[in-house]
Amino acid sequence: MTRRPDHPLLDALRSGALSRRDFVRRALAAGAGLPAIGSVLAACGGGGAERPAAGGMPPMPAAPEGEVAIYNWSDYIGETTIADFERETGVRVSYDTYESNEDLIAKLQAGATGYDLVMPSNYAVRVMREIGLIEPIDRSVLSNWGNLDPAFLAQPFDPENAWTVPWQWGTAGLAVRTDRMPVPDSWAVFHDAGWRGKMTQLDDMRDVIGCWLKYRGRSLNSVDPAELAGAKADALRAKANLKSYLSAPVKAQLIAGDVWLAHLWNGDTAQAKTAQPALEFVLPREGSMIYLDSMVIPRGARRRRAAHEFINFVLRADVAAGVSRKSGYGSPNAAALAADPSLLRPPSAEEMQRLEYQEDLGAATGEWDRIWTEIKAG
Ligand code: N2P
Repeated sequence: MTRRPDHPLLDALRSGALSRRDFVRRALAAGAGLPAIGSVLAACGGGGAERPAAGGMPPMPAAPEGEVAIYNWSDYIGETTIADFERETGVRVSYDTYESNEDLIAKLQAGATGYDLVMPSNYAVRVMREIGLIEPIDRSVLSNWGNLDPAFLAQPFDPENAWTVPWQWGTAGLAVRTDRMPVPDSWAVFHDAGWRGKMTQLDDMRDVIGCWLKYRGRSLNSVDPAELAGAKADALRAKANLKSYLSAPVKAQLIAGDVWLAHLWNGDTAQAKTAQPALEFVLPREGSMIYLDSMVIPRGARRRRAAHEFINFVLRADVAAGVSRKSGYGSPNAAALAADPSLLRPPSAEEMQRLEYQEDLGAATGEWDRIWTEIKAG
């Protein structure tokens, strides 16, 4: 392009001192409009056809980048999802796993850079939005969006679906080796010393304190100090009988028979049941947690287009069905559910009465953290 001395930002862009992305950020901050920024970038060329994204986001590259880094819960994807995506798109996937929302948030907060797509639960989305850890989604490149069941859209944590795309839903309950012990129907089973050393609870602050709140008929989002003190006491009584706090990795011990009863999520229980048919999943009569996990893009992700490409890929009916078939979790994809009758169906109205979504605890998060630390240390 011809050289005109007009603005330091433009000079920096032309000289390469400023990336196109940083140029957009700084031009927006300086009050420039997106159409103007778009035409400057188009005139400067060099980056392929790009267009400014909605919501003041950096432009979306026309083609996916060569790789994408995904950070997901363990055991939460289809058998061939990653390989199929790599083969069909030529985009190389690097894939890491975590075991809790708190681990995910802590890692991103500590400045883990390099992830392009992560899968937090309801309350965690709200926390991540509030502390600026995620970027909006550009729905205009998601041609398979229409496959989603509207029942999973417009959730309280993201009413416009500006930040999230539904991934999978699930519930927490009891995974029981029915060949080793009678099937319990209450969280009280963890207080029964008869099963001491054969039981585990999730290594998850929200699930553990939450289940003891439900046990006493409270909301699992309670911030009431007296209710929380009660939940802590119940948790400590249970802890005396636990082998450990262990989340998805407990599956191997359930299968081997080292653990007979685990506080676990329904999909992981279904996965273990494929290797150990005596396992059953029970939703305790006092109620429990239901969640919807979402795909979100961490702020500053370097491969936004490839991340969107992956999202659009899993929105395909056959791919979504493959994910939920293997994971045992619920699909929010109506087209997948229509195509594969073997997939988990939504909870019944009766079950729904006993289920509650986890919400952001706001200012009480610190208090919950403290109680959880004391339970773990106790
Ligand atoms: C999958 C974990 C389920 C996610 N292993 C709980 N939100």
